[in-house]
Amino acid sequence: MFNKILIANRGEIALRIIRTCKEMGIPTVAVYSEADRDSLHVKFADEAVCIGPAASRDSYLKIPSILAAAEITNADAIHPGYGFLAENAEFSRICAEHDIKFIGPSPKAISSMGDKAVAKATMIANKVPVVPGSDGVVNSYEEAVKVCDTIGFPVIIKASAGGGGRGMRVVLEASELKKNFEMCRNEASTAFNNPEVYIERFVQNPHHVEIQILADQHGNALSLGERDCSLQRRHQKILEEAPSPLVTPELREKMGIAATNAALSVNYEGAGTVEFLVDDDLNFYFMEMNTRIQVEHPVTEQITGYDLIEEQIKIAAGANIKDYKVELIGHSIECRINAEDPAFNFRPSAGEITVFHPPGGQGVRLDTHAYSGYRIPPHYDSMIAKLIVTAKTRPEAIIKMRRALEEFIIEGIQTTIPYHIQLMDDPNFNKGSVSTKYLETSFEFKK
Ligand code: MV4
Repeated sequence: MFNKILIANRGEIALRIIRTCKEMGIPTVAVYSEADRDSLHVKFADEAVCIGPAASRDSYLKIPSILAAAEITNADAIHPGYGFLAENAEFSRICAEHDIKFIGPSPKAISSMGDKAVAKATMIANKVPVVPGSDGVVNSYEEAVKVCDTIGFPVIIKASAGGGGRGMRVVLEASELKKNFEMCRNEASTAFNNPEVYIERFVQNPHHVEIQILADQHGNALSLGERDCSLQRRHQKILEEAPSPLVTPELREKMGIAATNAALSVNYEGAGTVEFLVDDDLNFYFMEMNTRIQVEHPVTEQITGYDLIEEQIKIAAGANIKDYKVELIGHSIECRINAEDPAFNFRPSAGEITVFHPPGGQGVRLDTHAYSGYRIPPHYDSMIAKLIVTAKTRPEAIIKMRRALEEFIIEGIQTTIPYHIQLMDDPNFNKGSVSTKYLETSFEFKK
């Protein structure tokens, strides 16, 4: 096992990782920017090293500073959390070169999933279902016309280097293809320094269902079931739940096999998430694989009993998972509490939290780095807490979430708590029949 783990992150996830390390008896090193001096991850870690000014690129994204912090503290492993350097193949490679274990997959696994066209080709070769579309990258308008003639409209053009909703364009009819094809390539070229795009049939009103997997260094891969993340705004997830109200045991079985095959095809190591679109007829299609622990991992922990951070650390240290069994019990929902004002188009609401009263009770979990008197730095993500509830059934989980949200008092800033309370009362959410379009087209927040 590792002697000391450095956490290359901040906020709730840094705290989350420190908690598991403490339970495993592993000493921790926090790194922090000048804006995060008063953060809980700094207080709760065994050691803390300041790695630079507030701007992420000068601190949490600065590989030499993080490596230096690991070397002066003698850390032998680095946990990247999510965001920042978590899916940076170069960082994974540099850690290995310095004999520091990167808690996550190999540089090769990260980069082959980072290029979405390469990832899709790998899935096709391994019989994982994908949306019908171009055979890899489309390099000219003439080629794009040919592809669309076979698959029909509407289509979606996606940047190979995009992902998470970045660099995509929907095209409804042939007359719109030329303009969109060229714009998509130009935008990809500017945003990602890579103009390559590919084309798919556009799936209308899909559900976003993702499978949590674990894979070890010995060629074993395991599915821990799905999460439904259909409730999103501008590609930002708002609420996640497990299991998905849409997924049947048969579909879960099929998607689990597809997801573990996806992981095995790139010799994956650690925790990963394979993201699928599911249509109304329960057809599922591979979208992308996220090679990190995700924000919404707690809902899977709640219904499987596994501590996913502990599993990441054990796998990185060489553990074998072949005898692991997974049983899904109950229903779990996570609401992301952001320092944003839902009454004003979710504009950021920075400043000091004057009062912070957390909810509690049976089946309530709060993952947060916030506290009364905490000043939210304007430099980072607006998520300040994840409220997670677990109950035997989905209707009971919704009732519990509503109760917990009402008990959750945050003063001094605006938050998304009132938005979530309204969502808990929404008939379509209660029926479980909401697609990825729902929040933006059919749900209106009333102040
Ligand atoms: C799609 C799609 C419809 N058809 N691909 C957005 C994020 C990225 N992972 C893939 N995305 C989509 N790909 C085809 N062929 C619709 C989306 C999409 C979406 C997916 C999941 C969650 C929210 C979304 C919001 C808009 C579009």
